[in-house]
Amino acid sequence: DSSFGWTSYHTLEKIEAWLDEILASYPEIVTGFLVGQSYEGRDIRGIKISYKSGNPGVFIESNIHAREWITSATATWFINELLTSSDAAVRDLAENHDWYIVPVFNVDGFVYSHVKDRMWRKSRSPSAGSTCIGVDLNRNYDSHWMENGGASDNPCAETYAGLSAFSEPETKALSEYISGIKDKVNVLFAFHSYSQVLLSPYGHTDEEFPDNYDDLLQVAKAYADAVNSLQYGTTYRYGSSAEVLYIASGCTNDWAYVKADIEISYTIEFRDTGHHGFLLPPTHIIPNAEETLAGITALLAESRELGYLELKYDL
Ligand code: 0X9
Ligand code: ZN
Repeated sequence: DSSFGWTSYHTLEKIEAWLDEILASYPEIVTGFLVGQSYEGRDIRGIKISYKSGNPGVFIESNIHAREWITSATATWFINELLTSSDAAVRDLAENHDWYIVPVFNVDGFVYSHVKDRMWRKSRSPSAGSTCIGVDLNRNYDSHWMENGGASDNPCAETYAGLSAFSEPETKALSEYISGIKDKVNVLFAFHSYSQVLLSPYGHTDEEFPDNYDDLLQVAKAYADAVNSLQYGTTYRYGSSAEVLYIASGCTNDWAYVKADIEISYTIEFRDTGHHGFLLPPTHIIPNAEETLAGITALLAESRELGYLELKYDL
């Protein structure tokens, strides 16, 4: 539905109304799923796009960080493209994978970033003994939680890890949801901004690397090459999260790799490299989304070549 446009950033309410329209328009192909409830009691919604059974699954977690609005704008554009594009490569992408997409994961933080503080990052749960609010949900997953200084134990810090791994209802719910379908999911992307970089496991250490690190680099190179060859002149880098960025523990894509056996598992940091940063003007939504589509198409093609898109379960 083009009335949604992708020329401005939308509120959670508008995004959910658009999801409802998509669900009503494609009842044979799109089904809604409920991940669970946020701290403030909002539904965390996802949609599954499936043209036929027996497709390898791709999971997208988006907008875990509240202020990273480009991620949900890109995720919704991506959903629309999978459903409406007549381009042969996009049809192949849409119809030969099962897509599980959570456009706005950190719903409470997202609403807060719209109504109170545009630069809000964390969730909105309080901490006993502190006036500071919110946990960095991307430090709260049960994967090397709080190791190597990859997060903070200070409730006032932007990278506060929470009281324990999965202390937060949002991460607990998403990890349970993914665990329940993990045999059907071959690939996971966590959408973030900004830096224009693909980050493989691990985040918690730069001294160890995944067993299939060479393959992870090869599929990331396919993504970067595809983006870099577009007309926009955008360049993406790639590598292990801890090497390319900084040490970060308890992140979604590391948990998916380590605990849910999802062997192709990436954090993608979208536009830009810091000029606008988190305040990326909405004129970037469609170019950024087109880059993401080209990148994901190439990454999945390369993953298939390397044998990662075989079915993980018996039909
Ligand atoms: O620090 C983060 O959570 C992410 N960067 S952001 O600027 N969007 O906040 C990067 C997380 C990368 N972690 C792993 N790939 N493990
Ligand atoms: Zn982020």
